Amino acid sequence: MLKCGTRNLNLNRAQIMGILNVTPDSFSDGGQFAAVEKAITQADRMIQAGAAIIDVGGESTRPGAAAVSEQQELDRVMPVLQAIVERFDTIVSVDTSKAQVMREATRSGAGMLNDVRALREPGAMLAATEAQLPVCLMHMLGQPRSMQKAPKYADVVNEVSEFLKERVTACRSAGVGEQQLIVDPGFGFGKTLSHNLELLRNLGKLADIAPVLAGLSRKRMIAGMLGNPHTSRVTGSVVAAMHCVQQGASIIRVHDVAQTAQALRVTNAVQYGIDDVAYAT
Ligand code: 7PM
Repeated sequence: MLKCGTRNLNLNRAQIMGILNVTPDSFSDGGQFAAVEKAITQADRMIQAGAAIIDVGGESTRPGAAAVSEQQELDRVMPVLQAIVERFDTIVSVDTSKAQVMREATRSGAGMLNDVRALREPGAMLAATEAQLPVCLMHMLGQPRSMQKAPKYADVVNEVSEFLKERVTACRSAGVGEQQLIVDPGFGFGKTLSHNLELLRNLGKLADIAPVLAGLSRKRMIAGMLGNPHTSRVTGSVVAAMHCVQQGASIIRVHDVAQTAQALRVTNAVQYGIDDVAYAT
């Protein structure tokens, strides 16, 4: 069990984290009220479909994206976080690198912190220590603006693994409970398709460090494997997510919760047998 504020997350089975983006595009029509309403509807749909965690993010970390100010991020994230915590009994994780966003999110009932910069921004380590929430530490080479410009590694699996170990050690020294840490190779964050594939093939090695979170949903690497940038990435994403689960991933971060939940049921049935399906014969 992973203690996520007032809620617990069962890590004996892989769990689904549903992605809820609150970046400017979701605010474009109808202003903030409409944006919050839309976010609630989407969160409800993902929870019904089987998401154990809803990941709310107000900073676009897409390759090439511009930085977002603290106030902008708070304006986007906080109303949605508060609305979800108020209405649903789910764990809400907040995708942020900023100390002040971590603090205010913790105060408003967030159950997990998800930081693509692995607590390297000023004050973030302290804010996470005070929050006493699980933290996902992700590997990223460089910064979003430039990370996809010819990323290079001598040994990508080893370098990502060493980075994550270093961050886990730094967190432990700062007082973040060891059991509260989650590690993530950061698929697509300063990695070519072959780097991503090598990490995917060796994901099991990271599970020795801490529980693993994997996010490949609809990413360019999926289109790269399919050989077509315009085709739907849903099926490819589901297959990749199941590969992560078979390699021991604890949390899979996805857009398409219903499809992933179906695949996960089949994967779990194959691995553990059917114990809780009413109509199984
Ligand atoms: C555009 C392109 C927008 C890519 C957003 C993205 C991860 C994450 C993201 C991940 C963790 C996305 C990414 N990816 N947090 N945040 N791990 N822990 O595809 O892989 O959602 S942003």
